[in-house]
Amino acid sequence: MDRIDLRSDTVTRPTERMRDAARDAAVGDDVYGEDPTVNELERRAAEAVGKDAALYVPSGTMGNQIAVRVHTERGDEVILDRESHVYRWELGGPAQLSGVQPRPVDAGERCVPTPEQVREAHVPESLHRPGTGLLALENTHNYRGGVAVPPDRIAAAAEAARDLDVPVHLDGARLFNAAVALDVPASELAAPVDSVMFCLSKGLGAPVGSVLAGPEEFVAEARRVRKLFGGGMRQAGIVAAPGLEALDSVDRLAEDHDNAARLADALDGIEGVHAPEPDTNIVVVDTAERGLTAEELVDACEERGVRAGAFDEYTTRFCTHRDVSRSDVEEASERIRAVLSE
Ligand code: TLP
Repeated sequence: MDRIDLRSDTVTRPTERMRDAARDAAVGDDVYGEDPTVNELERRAAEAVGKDAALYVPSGTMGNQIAVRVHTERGDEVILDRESHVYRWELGGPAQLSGVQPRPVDAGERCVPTPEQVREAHVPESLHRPGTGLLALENTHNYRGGVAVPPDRIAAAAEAARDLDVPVHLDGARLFNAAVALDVPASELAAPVDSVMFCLSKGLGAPVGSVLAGPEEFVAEARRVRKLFGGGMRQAGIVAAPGLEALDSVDRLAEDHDNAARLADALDGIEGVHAPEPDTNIVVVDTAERGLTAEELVDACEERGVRAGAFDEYTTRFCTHRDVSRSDVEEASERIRAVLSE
């Protein structure tokens, strides 16, 4: 029985074209800024998200954490959604790496705080209070089910922050999924924010790397912090070259979204199972009503050759990606349905 891996869109293997590109890549020492392939990737990535400059970084986590460090001063507060990746899944990076204090707000189904929430959470600097140094947003929103957050919501939150002189960072690990789902350019989604991170290694299928983009001055400082965090790489063109290939494959994300919608449709409505129709490639399945924990579901799926991830006690994530076809997803639906009808 073939195993169908729906744990994450990070599990894709590089295509033959990516492997060829890696082998043939022109390289140099990127810490000296001399790797032509990395330079080309940074130029194209900046253009794709409509920013002046970009920096190739080893991971999305590092991109986000560099952004937090560059935007803030030690002791600042950072406003973010309580279910955001930066807050939930980056090992307390803002506190550990930048000495800042997160101020989580519950953005609910909107996925980004309302302007009122931003104003309420904002802390003016005083003798007793540190001041707010950053607003961090996320699009698509992973935990809340791959939600593609529309540009007006991002813009409203960012405008409220700007009025308070607070910079805005966007965790766009899956920004291109949002762009494809909403049928708007990624640059439009990133226009209201100061900096944006997106991953080449998720739905776009590259083996390694993410990009942090923003104004020239921001990226120059980000380059120093990348070195500080141990992310200065040498002949990085070898891993950046597949990233260039990945940038050409944005449109195919629509297939992943379609597959995810089919999977959700097959599971939603099974007794005690909720799987709302996703905007993008993340299907979140809630089994609280039938008392089936996510770990039990993940284990049972694993036994039937489908891999998934436990998000919370009763929430399981299934993620579609380039390495699972329509028929794989149909087969996975059958296997998961079999688990759920036991
Ligand atoms: N998320 C991973 C896990 O950590 C949950 C995944 O499989 O989805 N921002 C968002 C919104 C993310 O989903 C992720 C990865 C990151 C940042 C971090 O990217 P990496 O894994 O490259 O450090």
